[in-house]
This record gives sequence, structure tokens and C-alpha cells, in this order.
Amino acid sequence: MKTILVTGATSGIGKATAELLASQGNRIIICGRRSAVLEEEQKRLSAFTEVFFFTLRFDVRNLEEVEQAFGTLPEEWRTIDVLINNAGNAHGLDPLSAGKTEDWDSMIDGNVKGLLYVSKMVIPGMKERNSGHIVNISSVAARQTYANGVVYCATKKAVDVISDGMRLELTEFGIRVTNIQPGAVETDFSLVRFKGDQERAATVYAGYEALKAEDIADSIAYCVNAPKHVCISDMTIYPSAQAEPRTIYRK
Ligand code: NDP
Ligand code: 8X3
Repeated sequence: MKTILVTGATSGIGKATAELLASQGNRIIICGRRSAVLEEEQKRLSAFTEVFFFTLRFDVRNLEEVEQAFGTLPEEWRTIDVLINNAGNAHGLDPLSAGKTEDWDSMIDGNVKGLLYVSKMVIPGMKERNSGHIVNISSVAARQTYANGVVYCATKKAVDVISDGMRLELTEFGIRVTNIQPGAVETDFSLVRFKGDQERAATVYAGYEALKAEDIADSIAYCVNAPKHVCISDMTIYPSAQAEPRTIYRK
């Protein structure tokens, strides 16, 4: 049984991952900004036998809030064996000339700085114990930059680089680092990107079978459950209809 912290567990990939790892008997710390959803999830997941939950709410964009949130963790929840840095989103799909700076800030702060801040809270304990596993959720957007999504792609490229850097710094302490690049996964991702425009969000997943959040949760669980001497450093997962980031075959 491991203690696993999943960021962005109120929705999509993070929620499915927390559910799967909980069902496998792990203790889970879930976080996200929507406290009502977190409370609901905590209640639901607590129904599993021998699974314990601690709800942690913070906005990963704010270092002070992150520090405060970690400060509220009871002693028995402070030994975090696995950190899943999943929280993140795309905001907008605009050329740089028309991009909104608040969208850029949200993506850079949430996808990059948030991941770093949370990692900073967890890494010292892992180093002391000479043990741990960090799973960073990047994207196929890191493999191929696309027009109008430049800032989002840049944040995911940064996640790839941070994963490589973490592995360089942490391997000697027995800490594994896994970087996961999902292709198109049908979650609230596009709804957030298009600011609640459901019709536009639906077009992203129309005419083919996109990945489900549970598919990525399975992959994450595979990496987390690998024997201790095995480090899956990188994993890219596409829906079968997606040949590369911008090529999807639709019926
Ligand atoms: P969702 O929108 O369904 O979930 C995003 C999660 O991240 C929510 O739980 C949200 O929680 C949390 N989150 C976002 N911003 C913040 C923030 N500033 N502070 C705290 N929590 C935050 O999207 P997905 O599940 O699809 O996305 C999860 C990850 O997967 C992201 O990093 C995304 O970039 C990546 N990804 C997604 C792909 C896709 O096609 N869906 C493909 C490749 C990668 P709350 O709103 O409660 O704070
Ligand atoms: C999400 C996948 O291709 O829409 O990271 O950027 S993509």
C-alpha cells in the first residue's frame, strides 16, 4: 500500500487515476480547486475498504497556498510515496498575436509553476527516504508544436524537460521519474480550453474513438505498479485513430 498524491483529481485523468489507485488499495491524497467536488470524491472513494483519503485543496498557481496546504497534512499523511503531477489545462486556441495574456499566465502558472511548487514540497521527503516516484503528465503537444496552441505546447515541452531534469537529479536517491504524453483524451480539457463552449469542445472528439480518462489512468497505474527496479521513463499513448499529434482519422 502506497500513499499517492494526485493533483487535479476533481476531473478527467486525475479523477480516474485517483479512483483506480484507490481501488487497488492505496491511500490517496486528492487535490484540486473545486472543494465541493473534492468532498464528493472523498466520500465516494472512502467507501472502498482499507482505503484512506485526505482532501487537500489548493490552487497550484500560488506557492504560499501550496505551502499552507501541505502544512495542513497530518503527520500520518506526510510520507508521500508517489506524486502524480496531473493538474493542468489549456486556455484558448489563438495565434500569438491575438493570445490573451491571462490565458498564457494560467497555462504557464498552472502547468509549469504549479508542477514545480508541488514537487518542491514532496521531493525533500523522498530524498530523505531514498525512495519515491514522480509521474508528470505532459502531452503529445510537447512532441509537435501546433499553430494557435504555442503557449500550451511550450508548457508541455517544459514538463518533458523538467521530467528529464528530475530524473538526472533524483535517480541517485532511488526516486523514479515517469513522463506521460497522452494524445486526445475526452475529458473537460476542451471545454476548459474553449471556455465552456460545449459544441466546439465536442468537435475535438467527433468521428473517432478518443481515449478515455480511464485509459490514461491504466497507463499511470502500470508505471506506478512496476517493480521497484523498473523505471518507465517515458510513455506516449494515442487513440488508435491518431497517427501523430495533428493527424486524426475521423469517420
Ligand atoms: P480536465 O479539465 O478534465 O482536468 C484538469 C484538472 O486539473 C482538474 O482536476 C482541475 O481541477 C485541475 N487544475 C487545472 N488547473 C488547476 C490549477 N491552477 N490549480 C489546481 N488544479 C488545477 O482535463 P484533463 O484530465 O484532460 O487534464 C489533466 C492533465 O492531462 C492536464 O495536465 C492536461 O494538460 C493533460 N493532457 C490532457 C489531454 C487531453 O486530451 N485531455 C492530452 C494530453 C495531456 P480544478 O478545476 O478543481 O482545480
Ligand atoms: C492535449 C492534447 O493535442 O489537444 O494535450 O494538445 S492536444
